[in-house]
Amino acid sequence: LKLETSLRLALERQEFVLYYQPVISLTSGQIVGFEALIRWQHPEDGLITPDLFLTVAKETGLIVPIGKWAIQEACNQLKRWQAQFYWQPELILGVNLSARQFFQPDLIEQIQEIILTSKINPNGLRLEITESVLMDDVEATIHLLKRLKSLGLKLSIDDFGTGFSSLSYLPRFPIDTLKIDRSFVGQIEADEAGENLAIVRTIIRLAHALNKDVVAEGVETAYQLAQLRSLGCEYAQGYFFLKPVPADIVTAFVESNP
Ligand code: G
Ligand code: G
Ligand code: MN
Ligand code: NA
Repeated sequence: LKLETSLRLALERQEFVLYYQPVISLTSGQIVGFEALIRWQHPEDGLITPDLFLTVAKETGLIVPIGKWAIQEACNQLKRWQAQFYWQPELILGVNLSARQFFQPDLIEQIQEIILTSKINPNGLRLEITESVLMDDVEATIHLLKRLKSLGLKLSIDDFGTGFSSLSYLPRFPIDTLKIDRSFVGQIEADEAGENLAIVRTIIRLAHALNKDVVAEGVETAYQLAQLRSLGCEYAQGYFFLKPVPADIVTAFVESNP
């Protein structure tokens, strides 16, 4: 079977699942949110990660219905968490949005409908968009981002630092959060000249100067965490804390670290 056909069937048969990775506050140590990451629970081959199917999903356009399913599913889960963790009203769930999804003519209507049907408080939803997607057509992008923001949700630039964006546009994007790409974080200790640390420091300062939150991705070691803390980075995610796991596991994790 061609992968494209298999993906179509997988969507029909509801074989996709979302895993969730906690985002930690480096000041309080608390879980302040999650990132939703799609997986394919294949009936014979087991759990399949996105690197094995997202390229084809993007090429064929199947990422549009698959990604829409992911947003709906994430919002249904967010609704449960918003009810369950009522003492943490600021809980934020990040969902990735790829280029094909971002440029759908009815994107706003799709997201609006999902917000309505899931009955979430939209300020707990964060759409994560990569830098390169935003730089494609800056004026159209700013307009679209403003319309998304008017739905009451949050926006982040994902993989920040890898897309060679023109920094002059950054203040005009109605973005809440910069997510430092994990390639910089992962190379903090290996790099003798301190170049990656310098990049991380610069992104943190830039985010703060523009009044945006900053999340470091891919934190794997205590050393990386200590460096990020000393640079004033407020939030982080990575294997050092927890890998992406199913909703029930991450829920138990929050219950045990209230
Ligand atoms: O765990 P990781 O292998 O989960 O994810 C790999 C890539 O897949 C990441 O770059 C991430 O942005 C992307 N991705 C994961 N889940 C989704 C999703 O639900 N929608 C979209 N568009 N991309 C996703
Ligand atoms: O959307 P984005 O490209 O940021 O997706 C995050 C990716 O990073 C996912 O594939 C996720 O599984 C992965 N990831 C999360 N934490 C870590 C980590 O600590 N180390 C590494 N190598 N990958 C991570
Ligand atoms: Mn992401
Ligand atoms: Na990233």
